[in-house]
Amino acid sequence: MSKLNILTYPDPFLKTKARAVESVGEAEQSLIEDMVETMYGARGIGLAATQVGVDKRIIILDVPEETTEDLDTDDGEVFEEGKARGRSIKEDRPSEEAKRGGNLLKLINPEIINSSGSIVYEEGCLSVPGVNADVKRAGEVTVRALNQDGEQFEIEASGLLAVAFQHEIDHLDGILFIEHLGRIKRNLIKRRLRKIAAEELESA
Ligand code: QAP
Ligand code: CO
Repeated sequence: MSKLNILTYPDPFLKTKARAVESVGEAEQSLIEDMVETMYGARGIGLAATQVGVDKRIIILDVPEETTEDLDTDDGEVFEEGKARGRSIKEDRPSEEAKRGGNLLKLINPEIINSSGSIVYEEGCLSVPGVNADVKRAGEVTVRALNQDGEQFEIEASGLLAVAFQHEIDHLDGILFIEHLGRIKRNLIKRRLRKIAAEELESA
């Protein structure tokens, strides 16, 4: 296993539309292992192959469990248990150690085959370090993908996991979360990030 370099904006490779994996072999297994080490090493909850400079449709996620205490939402809608859309609460979280690894998902050629509803979530990205902004996305998605053995499976998600699937699949299409922001906010963030990147080049 080895840790990979995570590309950051404005690296042009992040705009690559990744290619479908034709067959899941040793190269893919090894890449996935390295991506897992890289994501945990960077304290991320999701990572796409594009972010480590690899042109393959592979994503991994380890999204912490959301609290499901407040199943009763304000507007009187009650969600099924285990599908709660309740916001995750910042206090009283499990330790970093305890929550890692338990929910690790690895998806090859992931596709959103159904989506509904909407959710606004404050997103961040290992390729856009230090930036957080609200993004509106579908609130529920069904994703079809291949597992590490090349077998097809489907998974339904809502809340943070649904956000994470959409965010990571966007990476495979060369799209960063900041592209979902309004023009003024997006340009402000891009200018700031390009300035930081230029300064880092100068001092290197
Ligand atoms: C994508 O994001 C995501 O700025 C994964 O300084 C985001 O792992 C899925 C990170 C929101 C669902 C909701 C960002 C770490 C990690 C930073 C991440 C930073 C350090 C972001
Ligand atoms: Co990202």
